[in-house]
Amino acid sequence: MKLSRVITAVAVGAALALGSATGAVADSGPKSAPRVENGGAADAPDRARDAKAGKAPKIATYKGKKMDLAKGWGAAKVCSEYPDLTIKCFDTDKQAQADMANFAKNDLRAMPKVPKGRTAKIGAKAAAGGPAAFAIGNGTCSYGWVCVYEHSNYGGRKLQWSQDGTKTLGQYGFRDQVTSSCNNDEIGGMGLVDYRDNMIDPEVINGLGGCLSNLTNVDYPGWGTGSWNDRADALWM
Ligand SMILES: [Ca+2]
Ligand SMILES: [Ca+2]
Repeated sequence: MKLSRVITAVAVGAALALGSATGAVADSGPKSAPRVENGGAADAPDRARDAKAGKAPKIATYKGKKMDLAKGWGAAKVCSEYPDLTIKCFDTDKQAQADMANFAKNDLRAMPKVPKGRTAKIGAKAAAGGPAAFAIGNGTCSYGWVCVYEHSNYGGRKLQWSQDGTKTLGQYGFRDQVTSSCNNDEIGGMGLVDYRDNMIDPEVINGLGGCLSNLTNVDYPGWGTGSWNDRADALWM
């Protein structure tokens, strides 16, 4: 991690407590278009940086067909980037988990052995009783993976990675959409980054083995700047 990065340190425990205290607080909602946080000309930094970082499209397989995630997910709800960097999308998390198990038969990195002190699955199903679209229940994040979600409490579309690196969310069709996240990677922290011009890119840290259940409750740096909801443009892990 670069020392120059501005860190919004969020203790995992505190974030979890916030989440459970507030329950299923929705973000802009599944029916509205993804919120472009800055809109119009002010959105230029996001777009420019996206274009610079996004050298090759992220092509996923979904129902036997190829799709460029930056152009949309179709009806897919869960997309997984495997240890070999192939990407597959599914209708349900159950299907995604089954495929991970299948992949692990040849490459254990897709489902590493869970060591003592760590949890096989973190996060939880989207809270019951919320709007139906929030209760898709893609929920848990398996050991060895980092997961981001479209809505609070691990609801809505889910995108997950197995390999460390910096992920440009626009390439995956997830820019300015992350509302909750989990870091169940083997080692190391995870950070969500917002691209900003004329200042150091702000970051929020998701500690190892923990989740941020609702980024609407995590303050963005600066006065009157709102929360981290639907703001992240990149992720490092
Ligand atoms: Ca969102
Ligand atoms: Ca952004």
